[in-house]
Parts: sequence; C-alpha cells; structure tokens
Amino acid sequence: MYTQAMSVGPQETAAKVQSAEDKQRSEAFEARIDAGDFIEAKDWMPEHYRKTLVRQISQHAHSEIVGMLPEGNWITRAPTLKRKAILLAKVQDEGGHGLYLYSAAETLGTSRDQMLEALHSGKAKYSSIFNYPTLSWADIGVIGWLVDGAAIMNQVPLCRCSYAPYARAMIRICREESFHQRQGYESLLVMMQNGTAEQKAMVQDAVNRWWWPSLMMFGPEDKDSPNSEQSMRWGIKRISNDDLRQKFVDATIPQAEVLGVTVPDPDLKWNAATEHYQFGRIDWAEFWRVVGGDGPCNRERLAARVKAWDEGEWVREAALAHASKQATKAQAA
Ligand code: BYC
Repeated sequence: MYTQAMSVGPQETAAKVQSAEDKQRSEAFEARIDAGDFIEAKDWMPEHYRKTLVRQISQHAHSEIVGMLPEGNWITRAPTLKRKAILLAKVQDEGGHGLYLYSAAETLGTSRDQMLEALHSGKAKYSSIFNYPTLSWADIGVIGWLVDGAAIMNQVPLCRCSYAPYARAMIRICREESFHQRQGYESLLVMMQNGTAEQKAMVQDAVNRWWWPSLMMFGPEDKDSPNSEQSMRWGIKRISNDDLRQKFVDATIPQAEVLGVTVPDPDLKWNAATEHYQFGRIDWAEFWRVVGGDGPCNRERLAARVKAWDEGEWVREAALAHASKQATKAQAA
C-alpha cells in the first residue's frame, strides 16, 4: 500500500521531467544574464522575467501616450509659430515612442488590445507626473526641462536593459528625449532672459509646481520599491530609483542657477563631503495617492484616453477591412 502511494504516474513523471528541464533552462538563463548577454524575444525566459517586462514596458508605453495630453492642451495656444511647430513635433514623437514601446511589449506575447484594455479599465499604471495640470505656457517649458530631463536620466540606462527589443527601442527614444529636454530649457531661458517680470514669475510658479512631482517620477525609495531588487538582478533596471533621483538633482540644480530660478525646497543644500545635493523629504503620501488614481487629473486623463479609443473605432475597423481586402487580392494574384 505504501509503495503504491509512492508510485509515480505518467503525469507526475512528465511534471518532474518538465521541472528538471525548467531548472536547467532557468540556470542557463541566469548564467546569460550574469555574463551580460542580451535576451531576444524567441529566447527562453522565466515567466516572472516576462511579466516584469510586460508590466514595465506597457506602463512606459501608456506614460508616453497619456503624456501627450497635458502638452497637447497647449498646441493651439503656443505663443509663436516656431513654438507651435516644436510642440507639435514633440507630441508626435511621444505618440511614436508609445508605439515602439507597445511593439516591444507585444514581442513578449501580450497583445496591444490587452494592454490598452488594462489602461482603459484603470488596472494598468502610467507615470504619476501626467496627472498634474498644465496651467500656463511656462509649464510646457518646465515639462521639457524637468519631466523630460528626469525621463532621460531614467531611460539612458534602459538602453542597456537585458531585454534587447526594449533596449533597442530606448536608444531611439533617448535621442528624441534629449531634444525634448533642450527645447524646454531653451524656451525657459528665453523667458527668463528676455521676458517681462510676469513671464519670469510664471516660470518660477511652474517650477514650484513641477519640482516635487518630477522627483517622484523615479518611483518610491529603494527600501520601499518591491520590484527593484529582482529587476536589478535581471539587468532590467541598471540604476536604482534613489541613485537616479540623486543624479537628476545633481544635474538639475546648476541648470536652475543658470536659469535664475529656485526650487521649492528649503532643505536643499550642497554637501561637500558627499559631493551631492541633499534634498528635503518627498511627500510619499501624495505620490501614492496619485498612483492610486486620486491625483488632480487622473480621471480627466483616463476619460480622454477612453474617449479617443471609442471615437477611433471606425478607423480601426476601416484599417482592418482594408488589410483584409489587400490580403484577398494578394492571394488571388
Ligand atoms: N508613477 O517597485 P517600483 C516620459 C509604481 S514617460 C506611477 O520601484 P519599478 C514622457 C510601480 O509601477 C516616463 N507608478 O517599480 C512622456 C510599481 O507598481 P506595480 C515614463 C509608479 O517598476 C511624455 C510600484 O509603484 N518612464 O518620459 O521597479 C512626455 C512600486 O515601484 C511610479 C518609464 O516608464 C511613477 N512615477 O520602478 C514627456 C520608464 N514609480 O507596477 C515625458 C520605465 C513607481 O508593481 N519604467 N511606480 O503595480 C521604470 O523605469 C520603472 O518602472 C520605474 C518604477 C522607475 C518607473
């Protein structure tokens, strides 16, 4: 009886063989990661690695697409033709970044429809920063300078992400982000150097509102970041949330001095011993409120995306009908 209970049926044998194979594959995968190899879409990968990538890349894609909204709001109100053309190009670039990133995520076996469904139902996240309003033209310059500046700091290391399709998408995205950052800084410089007192005050007011949310873009402190350890281990993230945030502050404060603006942090000071700026406490309660859906513009942003999706249904249907007509023609030929 005891031996009967211990005997292994064909299904259990298959499961054992399967798990032995998985163990071998998993060890080979980890060895490739340790050797600094890049992983391609068709390579074997652990399910958790795949899920982590789909989560991060799709959130990143959603951030680009939702990120078009606060700026798109100002295209018709840009002060000159030159600024309008720049802003149009920037917002179009962001649409393009979203599309590369959705494509990179699709290589992992999740469809674009599934990702968009997750966004529209409120299940998927996108960057907290896009839940703040753009109240004046200076906000557009500050988004370029601070938000794109923070984005580049976070995204340059992603060009070396262990998942090759994501890393390749990031190379192109970073080149464009660098232009986005510079155009924002330049537009602020013009206002600060040649503008009226009101324009200068408008820039300072925008910096005051965007500074802390920009620092929050890097995510929670390392000690409170549940995904960091494994993502760093797998080479998905190369630099931690706190280290990137510090690099951003160190790079940005000298730029603020050149502009002639201050950041709204009474505790900010240069620490000669560490050779870094020390900064005050981030309001993490605000961060989690915004991430949880209760920021100043969360509902408005999601409603705008859902409306665009619903109103675009006829375009998707027409594109599919055209593609199937072309396929039938090609078959007949
Ligand atoms: N906002 O364990 P953690 C742009 C979530 S677009 C919202 O540290 P992870 C641009 C996080 O997802 C810029 N949620 O997570 C576009 C996690 O929740 P789940 C977008 C955030 O993934 C247009 C939880 O908090 N950039 O540049 O290891 C115009 C715990 O966090 C945020 C990217 O997406 C946040 N700020 O690290 C202008 C870059 N931070 O998923 C500009 C790619 C954290 O477990 N992404 N959370 O439910 C990343 O590098 C990483 O995903 C993060 C977070 C550093 C953001």
